[in-house]
Amino acid sequence: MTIPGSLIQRLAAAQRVTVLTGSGVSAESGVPTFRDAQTGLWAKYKPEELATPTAFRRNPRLVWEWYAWRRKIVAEAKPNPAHFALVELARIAPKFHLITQNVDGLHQRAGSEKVIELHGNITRTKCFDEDTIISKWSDTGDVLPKCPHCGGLLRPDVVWFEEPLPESEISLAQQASGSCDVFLSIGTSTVVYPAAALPFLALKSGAIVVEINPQPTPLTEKAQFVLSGAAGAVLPELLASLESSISSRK
Ligand code: BV8
Repeated sequence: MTIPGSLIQRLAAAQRVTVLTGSGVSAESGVPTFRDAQTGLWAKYKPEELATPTAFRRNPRLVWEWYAWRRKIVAEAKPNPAHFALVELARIAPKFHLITQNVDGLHQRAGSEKVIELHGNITRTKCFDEDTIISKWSDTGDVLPKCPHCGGLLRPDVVWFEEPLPESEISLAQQASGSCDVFLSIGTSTVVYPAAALPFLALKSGAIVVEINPQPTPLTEKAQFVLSGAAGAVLPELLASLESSISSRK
């Protein structure tokens, strides 16, 4: 894919770059996206029916096993060229913010720092009742581990539907989206709020918005640049064009 020269110019001149990623950025690492047909055992459930406190109260074992299955996939996954390209972009942009909806921690494993995790992280576990992070618990062999402090059930440290996002993360994300020169929305279906509002906030505040996604989304017709392709292919190409444009100016 050829990256438009006008986009490279905008990026090279940008002082503040903000990126929002969704599960599409981890697709090439082998982590299923959120709304792809759930493979295997989970084909018959909709993620929205598993990723809620109601689902957990109703059937904690099912929800816990769904997350154990996803945690195993994430543990075996490796960051892909899309993740590494964003580490590179952070080195180039004078001011850079990386906001992710993903819970897989692959940005951090690729070397990204100060990642704004809007929806938590599947590798962390917390007590359902006390909301405190629990790093170790006695393995009684029971599928459902218990909190060592209060005996309550443990759950993944992720934000479920109907749960509020962490205040500090969402306000930092809104601030970074409302005050950037270029906003890149990568690998997200742009349907889950309040994260999905961020690209539109960037648009409203005058940023140039770039969408990278093989499929159209509610953002596509409003973005100034739409790169319809896989993040693992498009982002390295974008960075290569950006770096050659910057070095040709030196
Ligand atoms: C809340 C963690 C309020 C769990 C997730 C308006 C305002 C506020 C809320 C709402 C609202 N309208 C509706 C709501 C409620 C709800 C919501 O948005 N529902 C949707 C379904 C309509 N929002 C909430 O409940 C949020 N909470 O607002 O609370 C509140 C306030 C005070 C007090 C109480 C309550 C909480 C939302 C967070 C839910 N948790 N994840 C877990 O992971 O198990 S969301 C989940 O969806 C994931 O985090 C995922 O990242 C996120 C978004 O999905 P995507 O990342 O976009 O993934 P998806 O599969 O959809 O799309 C993948 C895309 O990648 C596709 O476009 C595909 O084409 C593309 N792609 C594929 N391959 C590639 C690629 N792109 C590039 N390269 C590739 N190779």
